[in-house]
Amino acid sequence: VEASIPEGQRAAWKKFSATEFKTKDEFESEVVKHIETTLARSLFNCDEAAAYGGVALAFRDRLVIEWNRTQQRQSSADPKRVYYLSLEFLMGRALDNAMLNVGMKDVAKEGLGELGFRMEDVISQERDAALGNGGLGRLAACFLDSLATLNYPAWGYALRYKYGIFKQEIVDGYQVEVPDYWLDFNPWEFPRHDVTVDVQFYGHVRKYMDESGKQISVWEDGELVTAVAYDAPIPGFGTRTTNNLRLWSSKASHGEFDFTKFNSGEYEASVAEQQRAETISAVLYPNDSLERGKELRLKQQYFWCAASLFDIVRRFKKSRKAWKEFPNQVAIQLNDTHPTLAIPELMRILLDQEGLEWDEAWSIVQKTFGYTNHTVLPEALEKWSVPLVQHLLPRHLQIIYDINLNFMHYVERNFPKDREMLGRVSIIEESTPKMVRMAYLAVIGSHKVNGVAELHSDLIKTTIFKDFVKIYGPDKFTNVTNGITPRRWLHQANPRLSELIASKLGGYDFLRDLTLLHKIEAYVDDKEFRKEFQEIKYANKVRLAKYTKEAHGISVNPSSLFDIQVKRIHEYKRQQLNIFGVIYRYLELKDMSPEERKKVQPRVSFFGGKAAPGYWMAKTIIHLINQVGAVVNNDKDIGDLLKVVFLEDYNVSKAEIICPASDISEHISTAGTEASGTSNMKFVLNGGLVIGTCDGANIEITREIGEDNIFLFGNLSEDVEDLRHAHTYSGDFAIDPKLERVFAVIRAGRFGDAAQFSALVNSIVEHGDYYLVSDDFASYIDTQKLIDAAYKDQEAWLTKTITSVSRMGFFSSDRCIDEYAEMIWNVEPLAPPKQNGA
Ligand code: OAK
Repeated sequence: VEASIPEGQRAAWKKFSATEFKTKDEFESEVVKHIETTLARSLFNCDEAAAYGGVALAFRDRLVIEWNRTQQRQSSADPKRVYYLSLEFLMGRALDNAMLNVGMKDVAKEGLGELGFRMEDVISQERDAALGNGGLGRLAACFLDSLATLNYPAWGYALRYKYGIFKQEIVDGYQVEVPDYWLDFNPWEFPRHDVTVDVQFYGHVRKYMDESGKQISVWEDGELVTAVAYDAPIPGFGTRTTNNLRLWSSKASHGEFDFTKFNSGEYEASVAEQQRAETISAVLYPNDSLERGKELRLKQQYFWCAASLFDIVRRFKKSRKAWKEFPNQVAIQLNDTHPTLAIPELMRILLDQEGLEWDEAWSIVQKTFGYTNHTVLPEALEKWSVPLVQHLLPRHLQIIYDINLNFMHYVERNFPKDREMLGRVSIIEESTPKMVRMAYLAVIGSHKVNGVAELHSDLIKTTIFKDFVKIYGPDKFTNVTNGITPRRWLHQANPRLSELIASKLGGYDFLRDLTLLHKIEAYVDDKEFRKEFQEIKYANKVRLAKYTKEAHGISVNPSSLFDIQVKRIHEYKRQQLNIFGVIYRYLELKDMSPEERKKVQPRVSFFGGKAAPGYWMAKTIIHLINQVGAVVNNDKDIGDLLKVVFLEDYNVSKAEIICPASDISEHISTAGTEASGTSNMKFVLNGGLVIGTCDGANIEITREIGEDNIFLFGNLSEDVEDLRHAHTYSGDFAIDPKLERVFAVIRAGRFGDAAQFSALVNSIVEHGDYYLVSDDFASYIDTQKLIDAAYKDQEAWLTKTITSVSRMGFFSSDRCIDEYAEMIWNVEPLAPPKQNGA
């Protein structure tokens, strides 16, 4: 329903239309007003949390004004829009980002001071919006930032989880999961109780012929759950464009409770349905790169896809364009396979509700969708059992079978000689039970499929999607190397470095065009610049050291080499290789005489990251790290020469403190397993170097910054398969002797009860060392020695870091988004009109 104000009354509206605060006084007045009225607090009852609330609401008002204008502008211009469907958006905090984009942080800082608060304290009151697990979710958040910054008309769609990724506590060295209830005060979301969609589950399909002899399918007798929209503004940097992130929350379709049941005295039953409905959007599944096939997860996926597509179609229909125009108005990007049900759902809408013929509908669907693959790990490839899909989504299963049937005919016609091909590429895996292979459905239903770094995009073409390259030709497959937003990961995380760069480049344009960074290479020999650059790194290390002391009670010397590995804990990421290396270093230190020890480069090994709650091996790795820390950190022989720190509850806001503080960061996955990695980019952009394998984006980082500025080691991806084969079949697989020494001390109980670590050691010694820890160990240790030596030459080290920063321009997520826009979405920016002073 259109509800615009009649012409005659618009003058009054315009006269009183909301305005933005412009001065320090106006800012203070807004903050006090919000604290006193919106939050109902007073001068005598205002803590930092309330101050945060006041500041957030003051900035929110400004964001909302631009947000409304952007939406209005997009509605009337009605350009092609991008819809980014991602089950995860790992946003982190919003206030600092809002201040940066609105551009009034200095004013606010001064104003806050007058009101008695410090900006840093207020900013850190905000809870992270942690609606994601790791790389995939954080990438989606960076993409939203870039889409808005580049003025693309774009929407993100996800679920409004009541609980985000769990909080991690370490108790006696073990990970304990604590629920993350983050919504008690969230000023950034706007409930849209008028924007709802009823989503159907279960039931059955009735087929009949209409008068014209056409087959009609009706999906009936299901259960309805209502999706309610919650919107969050996504401001761009240096532009007034403010896009929308829409999160769906589930509730029972009949309202609070079932009145019939309530009135007949069945009180519990009347609320039970409500609770069951709310369960759908209750919690983010905490698995990273692992699928567990749970019914509730499938329900989440469909609930979100159905609500989002209904919304997208509703918006399209407002323009009253013909259906064939749909792909010219709508680009939908599938962030991994989690939203793949959007493909049969759009087919269902077009066939069953809009009455299109199959071929026309299918052509629209294929032109609309693009699919991004984020992993080749087999355990992460989604498959849903056919009986489960049949039960939950009977009509979708029919459509999937029909899509498959058409596809099988096509393959049969084109590859009549390859009899095995059909079985290999079928969407339906002929197992017991049969399974729907979601990645195949995503490939078949999309016009482009992309990987997230060059090696990864090559690998998907030669491994999991090899046959599909034969079927569709190589052009359907492409690469878009990942990137990160320099607003959060340089300017916000490292304001002093950003300021130093700006002082040399004559302003902050590099935050919108990161390739401008190349100009700081001219200052690599500039004494003053070098000194300031080095001081900034030191100050960032002091900040992390202070945090480490406050949070963990561990004192670390900021002059030590800071070696950091923060990411989800996973065997393929090989935190075990790192901690075994630390143990080896410890043993070597113990062997040394006091004289020899004096020559050693002191080092702190930081680890951080969450293990999926059911992933026992990952939890064992965390435990080992903490046990090693307990021994090493309390060994009088060792002192500052080696410290081991496990940073609890790694998340986006902690990453903002951690990434600027590294000398070396570790990106040491078994070659061919890490699709891209994005923290590697964050660390280098902030003046740290990398120790890494030839994997994911490490390869392109090397190409950009130069081989002399990165420490690569280990076997190459093309050799991994042969090595694995040899471990199992050659009979003479021997553990590296240095690693064997490490295992000997673990077995001897040096880090506590050896039995606790036997599965970890045995995965290497007895079960084929799938991740090649032993094969890469010697080369890892040698490379760490090179790093110690290189670090001693502080001047040469500094040159490497400055050079690297200046060459990181390629890794901005703005570059990625422009590539997606051009190669995959075919969308253009919609720039806001110029305004005085903006
Ligand atoms: C999570 C769940 C299922 C499949 C993949 C993931 C995931 O997080 N993948 C990660 O995506 C990042 C963004 O593209 C990459 O940088 C990581 O290498 C990849 O592991």
